[in-house]
Amino acid sequence: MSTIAVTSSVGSIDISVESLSTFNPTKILSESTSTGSIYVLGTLSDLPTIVHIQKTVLESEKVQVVLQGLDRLNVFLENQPYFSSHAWSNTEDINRSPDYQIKVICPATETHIKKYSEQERYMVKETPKIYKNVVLPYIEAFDGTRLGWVYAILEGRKEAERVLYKTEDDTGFVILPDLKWDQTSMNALYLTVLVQTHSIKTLRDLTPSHIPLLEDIKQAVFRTVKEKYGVASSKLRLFVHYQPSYYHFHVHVVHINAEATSGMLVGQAHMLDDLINLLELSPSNGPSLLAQKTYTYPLGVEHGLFEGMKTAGAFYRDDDISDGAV
Ligand code: G7M
Repeated sequence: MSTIAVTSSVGSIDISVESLSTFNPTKILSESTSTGSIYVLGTLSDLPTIVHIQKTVLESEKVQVVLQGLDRLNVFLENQPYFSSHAWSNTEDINRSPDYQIKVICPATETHIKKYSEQERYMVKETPKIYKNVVLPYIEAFDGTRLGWVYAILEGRKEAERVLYKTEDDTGFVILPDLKWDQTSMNALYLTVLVQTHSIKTLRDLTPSHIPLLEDIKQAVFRTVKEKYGVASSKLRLFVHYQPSYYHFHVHVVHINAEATSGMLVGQAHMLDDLINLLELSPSNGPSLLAQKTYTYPLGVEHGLFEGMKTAGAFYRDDDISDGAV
């Protein structure tokens, strides 16, 4: 058993299994929603003390050891090929919080493998012309089976028990926890709103006629989150991705304390309120400002649009993009 003795003006302080077990927490100073680490203020032997606990990073070669050592699994999301679960390596104490959150994609396609692979990314400028010539044909040729999970939710075949709100009519939307959120920490709150209509592929398809739908989404999200989780609307970030991974219109709802992931970065995330405002400023006839706009965002070399964008000259400086990277 290791003990570290530190001499200070208050005398010798022992850090040991025994002394740490007497730590009396009084206040959480900060939490990280991405690493799960936490800073806690409390007392140790009546002295003010800050404890920072962070689980050590899993070494890649230990993956099999971890999976083989699991004692219990609670699969809380099943929407094949996507599964999310909590896992315990030791269930002697059944009230213990899970040791892991394990997500599984099975069967994984080549597209999934590319999506999750680390890759070089480059800034691209997508003008309406490039959208028409490169992006629209890509969206139209998009493999419809990739939207299977969306339709399964909308039709009530999957994740029905997780749905938080569903409009009565089939012109509305469904609100439910995102695949990424296990509904434990409110600071990590992450919901998805899926619209019923199949006609809006991306934010470029939005027109002023969609303003009531977007406003309804906002109000329903605020009400639902307040009722269900006690989180105020002023704590929520509502945004839309461009490019999204799935070409069926959906809105991301994330707690403002959640640590930014790449999907929340400028370029990819567009605030829902800004979209509504641009629609309000759009002409009532003809293409909306969202359709007329040029969008600037990062694109990975493994993305299905990469080659087409390169050929169309959409990158900031094509000569920066080495052939080796492509
Ligand atoms: O905007 P973009 O297309 O990148 O985001 C799609 C969002 O849908 C992400 O936040 C995903 O985590 C979420 N998501 C993806 N899948 C496959 C599922 C699923 O099967 N169930 C739920 N609830 N959310 C999902």
